[in-house]
Amino acid sequence: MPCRIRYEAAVNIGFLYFRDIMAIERTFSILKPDATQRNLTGAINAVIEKAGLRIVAQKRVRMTREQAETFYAVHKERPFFGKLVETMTAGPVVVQVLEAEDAIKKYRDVLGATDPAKAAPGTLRKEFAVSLSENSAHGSDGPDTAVVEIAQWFSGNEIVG
Ligand code: 3AN
Repeated sequence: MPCRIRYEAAVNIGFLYFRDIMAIERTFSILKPDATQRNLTGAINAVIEKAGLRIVAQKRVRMTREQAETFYAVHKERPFFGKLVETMTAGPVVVQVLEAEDAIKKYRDVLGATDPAKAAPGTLRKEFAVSLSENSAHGSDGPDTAVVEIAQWFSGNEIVG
C-alpha cells in the first residue's frame, strides 16, 4: 500500500475511533419533589452544569399517579413501589434531558448511590437527599432506559441541543 494511502487510512481509523469514544449521549433526569419543595432546582442544576452536562430540555410538571406508575413500572413488584409513587406525586418535579459525552454514566456519578447514607461526598444525593425514597434526583441507568424515559416526557422538538 502506498505510503500516503496508508497515512490516510490511519487518520480515518483514528477519526472513527475518536468519534466512537467521544460519542455525545443523552440521559433523562428528574429533580424530585423533595428537591423542588426545598427550592433546590437551581442549586442542583449548578452541580449538573459544573459536571459538564448540558440541560438541553427542562420542564416543571406535577406527575399524575398513572405517570409515576408507568415511569417506575419496572419496580411494581418491589415493597417500596407504593411509597415511591406517593413520593413522586407529592409535589412538582423538574424533568430534564441532559447531554454530554458519556452522559448516562457521568450523571449517575454526579447522583451518587441510591441511598444517601452510602453516597460519596460531593454527590447530589450526599449533599441534598433526605432519605432513600426522597433522594432528590433520578438519572437513567442505561441507554435503552434513557430513550424510553425521554420519550415519556419530551417530544423531539422540545429538546434543543
Ligand atoms: P436509582 O434511582 O439509584 O437508579 P433504583 O432504580 O433502584 O435506584 O430505585 C428507584 C427509586 O426507588 C430510587 N431512586 C429511590 O427513590 C427508590 N428506592 C429504591 N430502593 C428503595 C428502598 N429500599 N426503599 C425506599 N425507596 C427505594
